Amino acid sequence: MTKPDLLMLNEMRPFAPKALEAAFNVHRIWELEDAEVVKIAPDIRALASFGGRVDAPMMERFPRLSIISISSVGYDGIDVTAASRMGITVTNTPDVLTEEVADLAIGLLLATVREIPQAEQHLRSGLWASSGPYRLTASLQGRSVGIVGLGRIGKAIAKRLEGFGVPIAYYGRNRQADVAYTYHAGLTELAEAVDVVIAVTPGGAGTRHLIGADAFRALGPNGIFVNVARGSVVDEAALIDALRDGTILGAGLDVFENEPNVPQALMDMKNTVLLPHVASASAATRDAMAQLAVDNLIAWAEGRGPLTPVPETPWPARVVSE
Ligand code: 8YV
Repeated sequence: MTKPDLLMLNEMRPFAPKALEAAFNVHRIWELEDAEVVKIAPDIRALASFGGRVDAPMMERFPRLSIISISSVGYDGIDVTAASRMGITVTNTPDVLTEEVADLAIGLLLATVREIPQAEQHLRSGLWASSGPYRLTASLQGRSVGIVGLGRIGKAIAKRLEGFGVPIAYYGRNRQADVAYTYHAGLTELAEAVDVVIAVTPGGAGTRHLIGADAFRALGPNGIFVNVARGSVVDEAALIDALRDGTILGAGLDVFENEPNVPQALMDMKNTVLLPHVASASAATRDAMAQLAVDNLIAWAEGRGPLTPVPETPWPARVVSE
């Protein structure tokens, strides 16, 4: 039987292409001239990508495209409306990164509140020996924490926070029946009620600039903002203003509006802890994500249907007319 053709849009963990070769003719877009991509386009049935963007014009280049497998839980870079219209199934990698991202979120929260990187810099630069101890910091104790987006990762963060003894609240579209944390139906209301806001909601048009000047004003001068979601969920200019003029105390950010470009203003500030989008970036978790991306493709190739299609593009695909 001839193998279906798969186009990789970026590098995967080294074992992944090898595993895919058993079931697919694997092409790597970065090794091809544009004319070569045009030549193979009619045969391509599957795309594999590590997050990134796949828009409608990209999908239209491949008339027989059936599946897009991404190695990421967030799929805001993929035009799932267009995919659904074209009968293409999009798969992501839920669950396998939940605990890793939650761990990092807690690390980033503690680093921000207790100024851990700044204190380390104080030691490394010799200031401890020459000028004395690092300054006293804020504390996590006595705070309450608000989670924006209590999904799988939000719940894993909340579970960890229970161990710190801090009250937990959340904001989302709906109150969740099986959850004991305090629900706030409005984001500003949540920000008003807590001292820490952690954003962990999906990106995309529906949450663009969800958190802006009003939320920061409500969070107040003792407030800490942590973002492990997407840069797009925050109005970055409003965040910079809020950090600069003391509207909030500090921010820990793993994601930015225009990655990998981080505004110089954020880098110049002493009350920020900035990470290069590493929440899921351990070797073990990235392996698990790549494995699930591979498993989705192999299950599709074997006619079993992909394992984790996103809700907007259920399997089997149904072409929805406009
Ligand atoms: C990825 C992530 O690093 O899974 C996600 O949604 O944010 C990260 O784990 C990122 O999506 C890759 O672009």
